[in-house]
Amino acid sequence: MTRPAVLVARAVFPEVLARLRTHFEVDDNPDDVIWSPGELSQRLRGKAGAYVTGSERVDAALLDANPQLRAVCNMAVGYNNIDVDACTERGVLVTNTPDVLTETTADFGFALMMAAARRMAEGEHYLRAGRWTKWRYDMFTGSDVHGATLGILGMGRIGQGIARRGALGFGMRVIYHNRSRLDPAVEQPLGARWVDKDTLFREADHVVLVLPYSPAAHHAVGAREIALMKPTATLTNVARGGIVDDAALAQALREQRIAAAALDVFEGEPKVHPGLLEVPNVVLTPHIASATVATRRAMADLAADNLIAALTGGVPPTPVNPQVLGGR
Ligand code: 8YV
Repeated sequence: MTRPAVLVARAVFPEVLARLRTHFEVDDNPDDVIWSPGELSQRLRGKAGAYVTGSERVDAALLDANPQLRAVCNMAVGYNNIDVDACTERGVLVTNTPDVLTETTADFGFALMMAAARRMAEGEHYLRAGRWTKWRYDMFTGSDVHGATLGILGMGRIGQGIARRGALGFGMRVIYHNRSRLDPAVEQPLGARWVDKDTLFREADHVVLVLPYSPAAHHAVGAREIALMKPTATLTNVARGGIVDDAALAQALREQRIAAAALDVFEGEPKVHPGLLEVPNVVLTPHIASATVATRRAMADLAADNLIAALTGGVPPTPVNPQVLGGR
């Protein structure tokens, strides 16, 4: 029997690639070239499966050009790079990598928020630039994290992980906004209180964004929301670029209308709004919230588990559109 052909669209752990090769004819991308949409579509010709990351766009045009495609396995929990409805309409399974990155990403979100509050990156740049000549009482004074109000927009798995760290580790008061209120059994141990979105921006000392991207979430945080924030507050984004209006944020930071920000994701990344590069009071990291060796390996393995199951008659562990499995 001929083995299914799959495309691994980006560089990945050699061990994971080797495992995929025991099941499939694998076309891969060892040089990690960023293909144009046309090149990606071309490389998918004749392939039954696609192993992709958040950087590859899978849309109706690509699916129509590759009607043989049966599974798209994303090595990411977020899947806004994939038109899931278009996949479902064509019977193409989509999978993602939830859970395995929750705690790692929550660690990083919390660390970024602390770095912004305590001005760590600013202090480091100052020191490296050779500008540290004396101690001064108000040098890089920031705002406390312990005992402060933590405002979480998007209280899913990662949001709850950050809330746990804040409430249980740092004695923070937790408020959150989500489309729906959490079960009181989840809220209670964290002392978490649901508030409307504007109240969250008004009351939080540290706002952390962890909501999934959707067209409705585009610029969910813009000039209006930032204007509601306390001048001493911080804003951290570990969700997706495009949720924050980066131009509006850069202007607010420049005018010190909020104290600081910390961003791991950007509109149009890997490009970064030039205004953000110019202001000192923002911590900038290159989309690495899930980047520990163990977690990236767990994500890669889970994406491979999904692809193997999807194309060999198994049960994919983490489908996004499980309804297409019923139709097979
Ligand atoms: C990934 C992420 O590193 O899982 C996600 O949604 O944003 C990150 O963990 C990135 O998307 C690469 O696939």
